[in-house]
Amino acid sequence: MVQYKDENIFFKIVYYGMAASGKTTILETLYNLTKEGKRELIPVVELQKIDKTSGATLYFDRGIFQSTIKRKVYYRVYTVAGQKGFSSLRTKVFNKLDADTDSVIFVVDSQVKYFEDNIEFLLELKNITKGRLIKKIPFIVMLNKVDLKDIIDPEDFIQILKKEKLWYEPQHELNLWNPLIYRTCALPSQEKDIYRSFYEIARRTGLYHIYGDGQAPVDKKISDDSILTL
Ligand SMILES: Nc1nc2c(ncn2[C@@H]2O[C@H](COP(=O)(O)OP(=O)(O)OP(=O)(O)O)[C@@H](O)[C@H]2O)c(=O)[nH]1
Ligand SMILES: [Mg+2]
Repeated sequence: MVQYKDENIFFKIVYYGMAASGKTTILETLYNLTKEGKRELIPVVELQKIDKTSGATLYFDRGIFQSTIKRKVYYRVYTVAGQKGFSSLRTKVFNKLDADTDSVIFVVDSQVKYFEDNIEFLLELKNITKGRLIKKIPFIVMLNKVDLKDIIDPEDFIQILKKEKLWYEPQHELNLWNPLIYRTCALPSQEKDIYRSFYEIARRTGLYHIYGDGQAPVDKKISDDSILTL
């Protein structure tokens, strides 16, 4: 839930997805891409990471970023721990830390062999968000690790979204807010669309807040608005 503190506004955005899909790496890459101060976003603290020696997240990672255009706007960005046994920790990160979550980036490990595991996590996310995805919680998808072989086709993932009622047909007013599907790589050497995807979720988060009062606004002109937020 959006929070206000001393004239500043804080949004909470969560990277959600299965173990080793790349959430922590994505947040690190986002941090490195923005720290020079040449983008619309700049980190205001070091990344906080609570992990195992293996690198797997044990609880969460957190970064805080400020809009360089609208200086009063901040984003608290979390990753969850993707290992299957950590489901209750994921719920806690999603609902409790700082505040309830404003928007979600669902991170898919694109390797075909993990197709079912990714779906399991999508169902878990649906369960936690209780019918609020898209309608109240903007949501986009990253098909990560597209540098690898044998990867999921975006069209196959859209079929899953349709089956799970997370995709609206063109005649539906919420069609504007269907999750964009980004094909990403988080490795620094081959980085692809890490900033762009975050920018889009930040933009949608702001639009839901300003024009929808916390719900998906249904005016086509608004969804085309390119402002970052506020
Ligand atoms: N080839 C490839 N490897 C990646 C990519 N993104 C992350 N990885 C690798 O995948 C492994 C897991 O990455 P993490 O960022 O720790 O994954 P995570 O989703 O945070 O995992 P949990 O914290 O256990 O949920 C690491 O070895 C990363 O280097 C990518 O885009 N391409
Ligand atoms: Mg992690």
